[in-house]
Amino acid sequence: MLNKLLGIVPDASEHGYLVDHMLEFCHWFMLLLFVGWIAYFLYAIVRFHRSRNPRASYHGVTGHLSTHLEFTVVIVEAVLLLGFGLPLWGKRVTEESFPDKAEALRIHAVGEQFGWNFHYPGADGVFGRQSVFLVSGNNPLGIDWSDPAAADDIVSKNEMHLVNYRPTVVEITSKDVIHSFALHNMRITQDAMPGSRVPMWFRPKRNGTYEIVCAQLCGAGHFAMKASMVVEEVKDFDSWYKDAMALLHPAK
Ligand SMILES: [Cu+2]
Repeated sequence: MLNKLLGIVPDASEHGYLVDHMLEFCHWFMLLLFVGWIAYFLYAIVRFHRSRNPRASYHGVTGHLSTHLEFTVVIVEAVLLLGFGLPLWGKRVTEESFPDKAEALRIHAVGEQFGWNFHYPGADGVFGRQSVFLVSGNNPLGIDWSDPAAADDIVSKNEMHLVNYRPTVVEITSKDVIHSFALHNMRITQDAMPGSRVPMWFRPKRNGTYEIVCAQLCGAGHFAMKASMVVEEVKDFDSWYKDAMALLHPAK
């Protein structure tokens, strides 16, 4: 309920509800702390007003209520972090949690000022060779199209297509500065860093078109660094892929 009030976008991933539950709980907890602190603040203003206390007390608080309260907050926060936050994160990043390579749809996402490139390996599951010397205006990822592994590859600009319910592994990097690949609807985000390719995975559960944004201030065009993510059925995905192939490999 608080999540909705604060404008969270619809959840479209299998694990998303776990993130939402935790967010919801955090928001309620923060609201409770906020109200508590404000109430205490107002109480202190009245209770310790100069007119009521002409002389300072050199002993201060003698009870232990404040210590107990502080400890309760610390314990709740520790439970949130160690009991919920870390295990959730672990399920996204540990090697054992990743889906089977053959089963998953694998994509390379490459950020640049200011857009996202998506490289798909095609039916062979092998990404074509890349070389920095081949990078050009119409080959933003420098793919060596003469490499046999690249024969069924495609590169899509600012449009990532996914198959509904197929586990998806996106490996993220950047060509220039640090960007951040944020899929709010999938409840997952990963920084895009030049020089390293970091994998993340999720399973989409709802067809639709969603927004991909850059979550790291990366330059003057950062605000416009958006792409779209289309979750669709296999047949729609295949026909999109075929069209993209026809554009990139006109001979075939
Ligand atoms: Cu960016």
